[in-house]
Amino acid sequence: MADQSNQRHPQKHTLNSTHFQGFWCPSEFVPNIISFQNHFQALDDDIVLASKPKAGTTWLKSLAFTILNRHRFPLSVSPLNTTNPHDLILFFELSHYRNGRLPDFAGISSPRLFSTHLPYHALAESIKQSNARIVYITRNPLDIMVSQWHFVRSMPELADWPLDACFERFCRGEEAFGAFWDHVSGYWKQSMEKPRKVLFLKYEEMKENPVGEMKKMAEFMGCPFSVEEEKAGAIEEIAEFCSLSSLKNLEVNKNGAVKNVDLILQTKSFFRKGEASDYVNFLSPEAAERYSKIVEEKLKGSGLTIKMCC
Ligand code: PAP
Repeated sequence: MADQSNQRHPQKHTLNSTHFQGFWCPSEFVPNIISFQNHFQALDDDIVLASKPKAGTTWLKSLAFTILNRHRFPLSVSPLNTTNPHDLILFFELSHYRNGRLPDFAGISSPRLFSTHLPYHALAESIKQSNARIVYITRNPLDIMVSQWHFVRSMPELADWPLDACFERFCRGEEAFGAFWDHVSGYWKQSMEKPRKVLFLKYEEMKENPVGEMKKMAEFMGCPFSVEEEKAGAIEEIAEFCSLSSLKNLEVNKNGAVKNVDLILQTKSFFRKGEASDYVNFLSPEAAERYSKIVEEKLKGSGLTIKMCC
């Protein structure tokens, strides 16, 4: 159950964050989240893509959209060729419910695809109570941290944000949308208890075995690949189409900004290196060890293992 007390007395933080319903979140999103929680009515065939920022959201959106719509849009005419993934599948809290809007979902074709960075406990109750499905992706949190640091520094007013400050924030679990260990455990628990409700994916496994993970996604979303598609290499084609190098080189992802948000977010800032364990180039072994010990301790007993230090 969400902690309603924090709704009335939110605590302020640096980078304009507010402590709200048990997690830190950018202050401007608080009213949007409340509106989403109060108004969103899930349908049984809805699919919600959930992630912590920088855990693989953009990739997951591209894959889910392409897999789900593959019979409607051959790759050559996919809207992804001309639209950033964040403008194709909108976040509840950043886009649909931004700025006091009450969205009209009438025009969205079924099954509807949504996305969110919110922790499981903060989702609208109708998502939890309906047959709506959730695809969650996580990633080595040391890479999430480094990716986030690069992303934040791409905004001119935060270009000086020191890596140390970002690191200490993660160690305290004060990063946006909740501590890594809380975020991941919320969805992990649901995926264990209700495997048809929540599919739990890992970025690194997606990189190692894209075909196997995409098959899992397609089955979970109710649109499994046929034997003929498999034989014809359709899965590999989609994997290539949604790869970092393909998406990064599209004009729409090289220039311009995401449209459906009130922030100025350059489309190119969502595509950097996309490598596993890039953290080694930025964090000392001691720092990495210190953070991984905190995460291990927090996840103890959950049954979830996250490979961190390499
Ligand atoms: P978001 O939550 O703000 O949308 P998100 O997409 O989760 O961000 O994370 C961006 C990371 O995913 C970047 O990682 P990096 O900083 O370590 O490089 C980005 O490069 C990576 N990424 C984006 N698109 C893809 C893709 N198609 N395949 C693999 N990784 C990707």
